Amino acid sequence: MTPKDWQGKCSLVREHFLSEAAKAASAEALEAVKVACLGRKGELTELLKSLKDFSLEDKKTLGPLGNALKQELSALFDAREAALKASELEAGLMADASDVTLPPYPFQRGRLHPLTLATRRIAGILERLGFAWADGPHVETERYNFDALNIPQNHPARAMQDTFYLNGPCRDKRLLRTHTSSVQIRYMEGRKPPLRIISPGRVFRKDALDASHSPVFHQVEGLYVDKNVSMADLKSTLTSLMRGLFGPKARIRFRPSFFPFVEPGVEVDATCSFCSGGARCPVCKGTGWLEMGGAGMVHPNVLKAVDIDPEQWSGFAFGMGIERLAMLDYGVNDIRAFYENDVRVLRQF
Ligand code: 2NL
Repeated sequence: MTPKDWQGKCSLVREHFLSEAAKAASAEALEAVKVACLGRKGELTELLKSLKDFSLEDKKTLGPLGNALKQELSALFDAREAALKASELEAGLMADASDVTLPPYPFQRGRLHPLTLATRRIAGILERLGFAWADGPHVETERYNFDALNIPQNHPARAMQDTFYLNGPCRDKRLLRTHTSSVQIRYMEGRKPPLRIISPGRVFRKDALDASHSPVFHQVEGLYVDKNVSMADLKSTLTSLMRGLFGPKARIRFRPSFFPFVEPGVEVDATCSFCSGGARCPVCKGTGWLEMGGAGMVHPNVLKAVDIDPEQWSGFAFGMGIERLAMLDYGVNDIRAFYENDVRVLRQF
């Protein structure tokens, strides 16, 4: 082989591996090309080995040429390998990357229970009239639930058939409160009038569960004690409440009634907001009136029981059921819908 032939071979090797390196589509394929060129039996390696057969003179010119070619191809392979690895990494990242343009699933937000909504509506109106929200325990003693409310020892409400009594090691009998008046007794005890509070909350009575009764239900009571509080104050307060609930045209009426803790006592009706006086209204049964609760002037014995002088102070009180209002408001015809927590029902509020 003449030096010219050797140089020619170098050119061919160069052309061949430049094109092979460019064609290699993966780092793995490139590695094979590299081995075929620069490996122990690689084409360029063999070519460099064959230099030993040339004269010293020729080696001096051909040696640097061969080494320069080896450097050039090594550098080319390294650059090509880096480029292939980078694009393989990018392809891998793209394959399991999140699509940030994909619209998210909508959040399933929670919502307030219809009884919470109804309670807040009633409380919101009364709070704007100056009533403060008062809370108290569900488990009560007979003093707060009955005695201080002028409910006689032999009253049927105290009977085992009507009230849930608790068995326990307490000195005083415990029971589940049958109304939230107990909260108002606690509030009056140890305070001096003027007092203006509402007591919304859960109450318990031994009633069988049906479409309109539940042994657990909710009520809001209100209490106002001050100098010269009268039935007129009661009527204006309840008129404001009903107008807030049913609209500015609502009116109320009082029918005489009896509760041991008030004197006089009344039942409160509001004009039916569903029938506008029509005779065949299914909500008020054509009467034009809806029963909204009871009320009256606080009995002097109740004031005495919490050490408020009935000669100096007077007060009104009222109570209304929250389920009944919520059923009217939301068109629910079975009280049990409020306690079953069927999300298909709850989602509608
Ligand atoms: C009803 C009737 C009523 C009261 C509740 C009351 C509370 C105190 C003193 C006097 Cl601390 N009275 N509350 C008065 C009359 C009626 O509720 O039908 N409730 C659903």
